[in-house]
Amino acid sequence: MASLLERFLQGDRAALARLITRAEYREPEFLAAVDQLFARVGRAYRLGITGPPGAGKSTLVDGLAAGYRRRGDQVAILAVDPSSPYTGGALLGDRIRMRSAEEDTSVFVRSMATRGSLGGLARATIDAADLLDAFGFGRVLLETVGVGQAEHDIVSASDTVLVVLYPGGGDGVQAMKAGLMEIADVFVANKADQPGVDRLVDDIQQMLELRGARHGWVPPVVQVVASERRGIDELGAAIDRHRQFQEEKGLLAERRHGRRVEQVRRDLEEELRGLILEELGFGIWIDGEIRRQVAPATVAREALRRLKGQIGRF
Ligand SMILES: Nc1nc2c(ncn2[C@@H]2O[C@H](COP(=O)(O)OP(=O)(O)O)[C@@H](O)[C@H]2O)c(=O)[nH]1
Ligand SMILES: [Mg+2]
Repeated sequence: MASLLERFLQGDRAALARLITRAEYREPEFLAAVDQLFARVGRAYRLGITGPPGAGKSTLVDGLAAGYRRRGDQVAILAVDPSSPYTGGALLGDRIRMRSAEEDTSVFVRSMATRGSLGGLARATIDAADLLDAFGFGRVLLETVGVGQAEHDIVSASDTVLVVLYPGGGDGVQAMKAGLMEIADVFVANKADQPGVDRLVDDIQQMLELRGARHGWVPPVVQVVASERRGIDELGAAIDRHRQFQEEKGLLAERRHGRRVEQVRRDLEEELRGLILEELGFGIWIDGEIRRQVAPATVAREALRRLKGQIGRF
């Protein structure tokens, strides 16, 4: 019988889904395949879609995915927001599925569990994005709610970040607090059918003036009515402009490089924690020191001293 990797390389989506799970749990079958898989990574364009709950991210992703499918792109969605209505992909897949005997052309949808993945949500999700990339999806869309460090890490690991806001309720201020202004490449003023959208656009633009351009790029603000698929083409064009801008300036390669380095660091952090606290037995030792009333900072310093004694330098 063909191995999981062989079936993956043959374009078997069930094998893809299984390999994503193997990656989540860092199983040997995944680890043995990573070098071969990594050689195929780098062709997909990754979009991160974030913003507060209820902003219309899922509705927007649905619309964007449909647009890309019409252009003939292979599209995959990773939903980190557990409330995303993509369960099983039926909702989205049925609507835009194209009948084809030899090829499964529907949108591939995967929901990432916010609990249970060994070693962190960000690592699991970015690994999943790599697998989708290696599998041959030209567009990978990552939806996350704009809260929490893991979500921030995930969305930052894409090629273009869309921050989706909607009129009312001090949205712009919230976005600024959540650090969304910092990571946005394109702003979506969604629910432009609702009152207050002009005010929202003004607020974003004012904050952008304070923030200034990054590497010469000023994020555009695109008005969209995702529920009616209005403004999706304009948004697609803004994303394309951002991609082109980054490619021309060599920024995309740099961004991807930074992402790889970050991936190694995150992986190391996850593994080191387990190595130090469990495998090397520092967890038990720390517990004992604290019971002896030693100051936490002193315990940490002593732990570090012992650790350094055990490892050499690169
Ligand atoms: N009026 C209006 N409602 C929208 C629009 N886009 C999405 N919605 C609605 O907003 C609600 C939240 O949408 P959803 O996509 O689940 O938001 P998410 O939590 O950001 O993923 C749903 O009831 C959508 O139908 C829009 O452009 N206009
Ligand atoms: Mg959602």
